[in-house]
Amino acid sequence: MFAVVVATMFWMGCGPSTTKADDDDDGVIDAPGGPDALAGDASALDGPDVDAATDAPTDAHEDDAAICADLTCTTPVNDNCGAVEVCNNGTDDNCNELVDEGCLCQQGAVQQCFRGRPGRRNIGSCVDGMQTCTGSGEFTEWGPCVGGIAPGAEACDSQDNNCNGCVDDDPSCCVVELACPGPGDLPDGAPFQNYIIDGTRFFGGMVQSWAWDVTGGPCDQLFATTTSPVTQSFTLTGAATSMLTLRPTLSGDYTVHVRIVAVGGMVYECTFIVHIAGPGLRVELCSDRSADTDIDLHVHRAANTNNWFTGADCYFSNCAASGTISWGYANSPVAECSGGPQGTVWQALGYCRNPRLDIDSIHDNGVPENINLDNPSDGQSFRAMVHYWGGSGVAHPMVNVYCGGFLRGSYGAAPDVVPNFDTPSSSNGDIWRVVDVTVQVAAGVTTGCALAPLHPPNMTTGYWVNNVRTY
Ligand SMILES: [Ca+2]
Ligand SMILES: [Ca+2]
Ligand SMILES: [Ca+2]
Ligand SMILES: [Ca+2]
Repeated sequence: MFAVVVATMFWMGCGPSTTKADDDDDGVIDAPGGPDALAGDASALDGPDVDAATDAPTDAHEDDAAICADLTCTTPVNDNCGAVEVCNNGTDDNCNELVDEGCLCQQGAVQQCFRGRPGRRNIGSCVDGMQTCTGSGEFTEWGPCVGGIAPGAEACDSQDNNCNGCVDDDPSCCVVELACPGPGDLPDGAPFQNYIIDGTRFFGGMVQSWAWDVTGGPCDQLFATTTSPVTQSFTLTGAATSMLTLRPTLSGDYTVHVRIVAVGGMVYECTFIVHIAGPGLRVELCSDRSADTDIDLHVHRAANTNNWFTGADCYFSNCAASGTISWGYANSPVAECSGGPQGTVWQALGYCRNPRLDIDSIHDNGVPENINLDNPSDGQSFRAMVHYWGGSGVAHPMVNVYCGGFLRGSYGAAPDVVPNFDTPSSSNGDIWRVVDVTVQVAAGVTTGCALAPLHPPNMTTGYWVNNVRTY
């Protein structure tokens, strides 16, 4: 299945009106004030818009430099800075550039957050990032707010970059030739499905070069420093062409950036978020080690405390496409898993089992393991575990939990790496019990989850690592 993205063109705003500057109406947006290189175009330079009916909207300011200089935001949003920080709302209420500082949180919890003035949150091109609670016990705090789109300098791109409520409110934006996508313009994608972005939807002029880059989530950021050459969980095809194909294997937010150099050298840039979402519960494992280490992800059945490595445990031996696990959940349509690494096996079966493991990553740093349960029931609680099967040396697993398509918890990430996870064995290797995830489901759709990070018995801090196979 292919998700083909169509970016919506936005020509609106309370600031200036904008123009596509297709002054010769040849169907192609012209380079700014420069020569139109299209064959058959009689005009050497773009003149005034003589056929407003075919341009949407008309560029009322184009010929009036005095008016252009007055392109300001007449009704900017209020910043709403307050005197005190309100805890755990993901907002920098007191405008000191720290979000929820001094607030207690639950280790590993992930919340959406905004790196800007409170009043600008969810305005214009601004999109929340995320922050992870670090520390342990009574000494927790929210880590830095990363990702998302924060207020920036206003650019002439059909977006409200400074999130003041006005699009392209800058004197230089008389003629706007770039239509970057903003929040809500692009559909969500899904893991293991191609996500195609057509840059000609953003810029219609003559282009000299395209350069796309993508920043992924926590596992990709880990791989950026632990793999050489750098391996990422997603692939990009056509990164030097007008059409990018992003193929993600993980859920989460991807920050997409494109740099367009037009003929004549003018540079145009868009940065936006693509959200990749899988249904239900998804647990992913990545690690800073490979070479010879083999670390496996396990997810335990709800309402059952049988030992690990039994039928109550979804893991490599029973939960991949060739497995026989049976927890009573309905199968999912084959499209949910046919794009994955075991896609041909699932296609032969004709369905995707629930739960399922996408791949048994053995010695492959840069290849995460995912366990999916598309259709849990409301209130069910599942336990995530990581087992050190084989290899040698200390390893640092990271586990991320997605519920209803959003990252809700991240465990083992620096600086809270897992200690003492260093004993490999297929029979009594180290076991890290990570977290109990209680899902919230409404009308069959997973909407969230409550997370209870696990500690050694009778303790309120620390990671629970031992080599006993009890629940
Ligand atoms: Ca603050
Ligand atoms: Ca706050
Ligand atoms: Ca603005
Ligand atoms: Ca803008």
